[in-house]
Amino acid sequence: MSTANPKSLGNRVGSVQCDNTTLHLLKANDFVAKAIRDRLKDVCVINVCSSPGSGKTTLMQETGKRLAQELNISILVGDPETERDAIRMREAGINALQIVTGGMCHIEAQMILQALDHIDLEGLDLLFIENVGNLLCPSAFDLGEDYRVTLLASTEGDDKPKKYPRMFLTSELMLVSKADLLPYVPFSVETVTKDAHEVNPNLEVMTISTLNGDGIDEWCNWLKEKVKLKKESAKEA
Ligand SMILES: Nc1nc2c(ncn2[C@@H]2O[C@H](COP(=O)(O)OP(=O)(O)OP(=O)(O)O)[C@@H](O)[C@H]2O)c(=O)[nH]1
Ligand SMILES: [Mg+2]
Repeated sequence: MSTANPKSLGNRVGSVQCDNTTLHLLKANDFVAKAIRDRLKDVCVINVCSSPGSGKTTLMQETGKRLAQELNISILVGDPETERDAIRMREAGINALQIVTGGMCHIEAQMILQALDHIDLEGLDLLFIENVGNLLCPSAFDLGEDYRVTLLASTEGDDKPKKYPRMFLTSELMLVSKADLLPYVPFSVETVTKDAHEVNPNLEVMTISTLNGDGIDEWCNWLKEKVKLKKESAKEA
């Protein structure tokens, strides 16, 4: 289990200046995040972040289909409105529960804690949280995850790690998504990797495409390894 990158208050570099009220809110959020970690001791929790439309739900659908035989997976998906993403996941055969944030631009830990009462945790191996599409606000809210994975689509431009550093600073893995479009857009994987590593030298980087399948095996192997590590750490505890 990774503890390298504190998700909320622990790491100030790249964060916005917070007023006292915001700091109190984030402290309360950290408290709830700890309760989630205590409850999900042998479930690997992945917080999937990105701008709107970078391909989070499509990747979750594909991942669920590929790993369904090996892992028991559930998904909590946050959106400001609609159940659309949860419906898409369920159509792909994955257990999914929608969190409608009512216009809020991020998921908070208390939303996850409440949602846990409505999903079957028995035998669960992997819990994905698809965060609200936004590269800014979700970076400050620890959701009790083990790993934060940020997608950056080739169509968004390769300048994002320096513009939104906290998202990349607090992530363990950056997925350059929609890699099938790389030949057609001005996006350099080399540049984005260099910038991302200047923000966070420990960030792992993969390129993926759900359209042509590139990188999906590597991503699924990464997930299986993290699930294994979480189970081992739960046994040792
Ligand atoms: N070319 C290409 N398009 C993709 C890929 N993955 C997803 N898309 C398309 O990108 C659009 C957005 O995908 P979603 O999976 O809904 O994106 P999202 O990040 O879940 O979006 P929000 O939940 O609204 O933030 C859809 O039209 C997908 O078909 C990919 O690998 N390549
Ligand atoms: Mg989505």
